[in-house]
Amino acid sequence: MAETKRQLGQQEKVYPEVFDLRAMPKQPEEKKPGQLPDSMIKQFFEEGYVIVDSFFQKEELDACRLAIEAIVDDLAQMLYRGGKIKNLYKEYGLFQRLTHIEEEFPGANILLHKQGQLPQAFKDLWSSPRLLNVVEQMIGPDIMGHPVWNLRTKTPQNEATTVPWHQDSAYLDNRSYEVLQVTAWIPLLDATRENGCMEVAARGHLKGKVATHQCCWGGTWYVMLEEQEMEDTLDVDMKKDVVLCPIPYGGMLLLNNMVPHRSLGNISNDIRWSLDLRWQTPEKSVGFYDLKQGVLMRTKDNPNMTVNWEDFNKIDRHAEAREKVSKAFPQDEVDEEYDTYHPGSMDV
Ligand SMILES: O=C(O)CCC(=O)C(=O)O
Ligand SMILES: [Fe+2]
Repeated sequence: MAETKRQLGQQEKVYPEVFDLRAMPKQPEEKKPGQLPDSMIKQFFEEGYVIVDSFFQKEELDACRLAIEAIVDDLAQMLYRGGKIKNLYKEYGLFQRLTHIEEEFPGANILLHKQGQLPQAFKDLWSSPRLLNVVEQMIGPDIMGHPVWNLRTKTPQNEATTVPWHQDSAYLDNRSYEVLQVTAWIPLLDATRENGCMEVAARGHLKGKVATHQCCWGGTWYVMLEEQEMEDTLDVDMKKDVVLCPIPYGGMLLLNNMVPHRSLGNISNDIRWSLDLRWQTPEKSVGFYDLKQGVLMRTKDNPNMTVNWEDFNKIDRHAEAREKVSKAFPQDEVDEEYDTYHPGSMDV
């Protein structure tokens, strides 16, 4: 561990060339299905992000919505059996049910965030050939899924799900500072200013540097990048560079691991569900404290490989992170099943 110990923002070397236009792979002359125009890929490298308004097929995302409904139902049943909630709230749909559960059992959404199982629909989305074709435009033909993926449950008026400014690498160990990791942030409904869509600080990645983050924001597990620090260290102009990123259902936001971003509070009446999925080259460390490795999805010689999800699923990253944290900071025994504590500094 010694050489990979996390030192937030303390790095001697910076790697701007890993993240800026110099890293853009040569684009294919003939586009594969789903691939984006070169100008959008260029924007990803120059600005640190790109919005793709329309990308997914309805069936792919509808399958994810159904899978989430099943996860919420499992959670409701579990809490009901344990006497933690008195009602199953079955009459409410995907965009309301968890809010009611949360009212009776605050922290329910954290339990859900921590459930590490990948439903088939998420696996299909993450490794879908069209999406990998786009990822290939950014990192080349060897592609590994990163172990940190999230199903986010941004329930209305809930501070615990408002994510402050950060660079994703601040959650990872120093080895992640030298590898381009691509995130697809995919909403399961139209993500708007009202329901807490994302904001990015355009070009904040160009220094190739992780600024100093504070831990932790308002009693949550989120590390936080102060605006002054963004201006001083990353040359961000908070008046000019901050871009609101509303994303329609069916679209996505692509980000790199150095560009600062945050999400706004949800002042709507609906839950803002989203998935964030990541990829990088298999040749570099995923920078996740050796807690869990990535999952190979495609190689140059084997572009249609079968993904070994079984191996990937053997390790529950939340349990691993928890164990590591509890060894470092022993706490009183808690009932695992209902524990809403989150070992967050290890969770992007
Ligand atoms: O969905 C959010 O609110 C935050 C997402 C985020 O920070 C990420 O995907 O890296
Ligand atoms: Fe993030």
